[in-house]
Amino acid sequence: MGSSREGNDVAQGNLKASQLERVQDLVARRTAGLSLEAPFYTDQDFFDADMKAIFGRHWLFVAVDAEIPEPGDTTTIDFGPYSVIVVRDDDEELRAFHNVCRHRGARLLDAGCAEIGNLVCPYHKWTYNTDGELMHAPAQAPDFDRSSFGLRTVHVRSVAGLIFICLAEEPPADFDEVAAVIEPYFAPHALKGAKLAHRTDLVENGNWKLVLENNRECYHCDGHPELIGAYFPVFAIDDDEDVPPNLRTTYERYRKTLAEMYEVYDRLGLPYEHIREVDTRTTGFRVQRDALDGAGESYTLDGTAACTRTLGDLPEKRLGYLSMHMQPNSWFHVVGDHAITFSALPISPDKTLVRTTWLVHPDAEEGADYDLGAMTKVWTATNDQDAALVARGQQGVTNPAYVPGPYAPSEHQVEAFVNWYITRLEEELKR
Ligand code: 3BY
Ligand code: FES
Repeated sequence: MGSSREGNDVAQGNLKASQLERVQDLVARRTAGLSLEAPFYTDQDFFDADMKAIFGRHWLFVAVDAEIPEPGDTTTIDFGPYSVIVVRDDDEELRAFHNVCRHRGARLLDAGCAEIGNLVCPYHKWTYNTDGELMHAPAQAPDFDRSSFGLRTVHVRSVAGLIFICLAEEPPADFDEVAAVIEPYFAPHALKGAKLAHRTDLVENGNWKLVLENNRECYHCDGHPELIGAYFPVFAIDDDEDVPPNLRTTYERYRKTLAEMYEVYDRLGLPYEHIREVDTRTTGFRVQRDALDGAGESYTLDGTAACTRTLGDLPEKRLGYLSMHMQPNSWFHVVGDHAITFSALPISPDKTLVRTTWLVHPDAEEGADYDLGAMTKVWTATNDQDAALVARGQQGVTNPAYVPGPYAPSEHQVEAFVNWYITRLEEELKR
């Protein structure tokens, strides 16, 4: 399940009394069933509160093991005012550090992936090893005690090849339970040893919550022609009783395919129970397996696999999909031949980086075994379409004429996300 390292809490600073009061007032008068008031999406005070209450306290999905497979591989992740270096140390364990030199605070690494021997500060060349220990500080007094100036640590752990960090000194205690539940869903797909086929960074012009809210509903999904081709057009129906007459034939076809999938899942020992604990626990999440329409193998335009190798060498390529949606900042989709991970990283009140990775079997070769264009087309298009919708949302909530509006029944996951978020702010305000 990977390791969890000690974290020494980052000085998050307290919100100013005036900031607290504004957040407190709007949290107190938040109306369930309606979208949030504008300042939650536009205002620096609320962004600061989010950085403290959400991004400073919770486990965040930030990378995949496949991005940093070898000792000395690093990935540096920026969000809000923070920057964290995740490194694979010489024992191949993950470690994470604040990207702040212990001399006079200079940033050590730029955002993105790098290979290092040691971590050398570009300013005055203080040099740290991959365990974060200060090995060398040029021209110091003879009595200088290097051992007091190791890098400040951040909790890090990998769950089935997915890397999470937590800045809090005491991370949410329920993450062990959640990891134990989700690991059996992902483990058969062997993401830990997978190969990174592609990664995109998309800066969306919207608050991080608009990015997440947009991800949590398919009310807008006619805006995703490539993606909805992969799904049965009955995906919004939760209950057999609610099938409208014009969709009954499609619904029967869906149920028949689902029964076939369940037979495959049982045979291969793949867990498929839908688990929805989105707003009922601190580390909220939802995990499910379900059938895909068409060839049902992959997120490609016709649903056929884009890669000849299956993840985990599973003996079937038609597996429908496994998905997970996790609070506060991630979602995941796995099909037989590849996996896609999504991490939302706030930049400012109105900008969010969405990092997407595509993973394939470690021996799969581009061109020979997979067509990268075919593999990435659906979710690249979906991301671009979502970015345009998020920007449109941000423009709207920034307009003084905006007033919160009602969620539709199919937006219950958006409401669950917002409930989770408001509960976290309330907890923060009680501290
Ligand atoms: O990741 C998701 O599951 C949702 C469904 C479709 C829109 N959004 C990308
Ligand atoms: Fe890093 Fe001086 S700030 S060595």
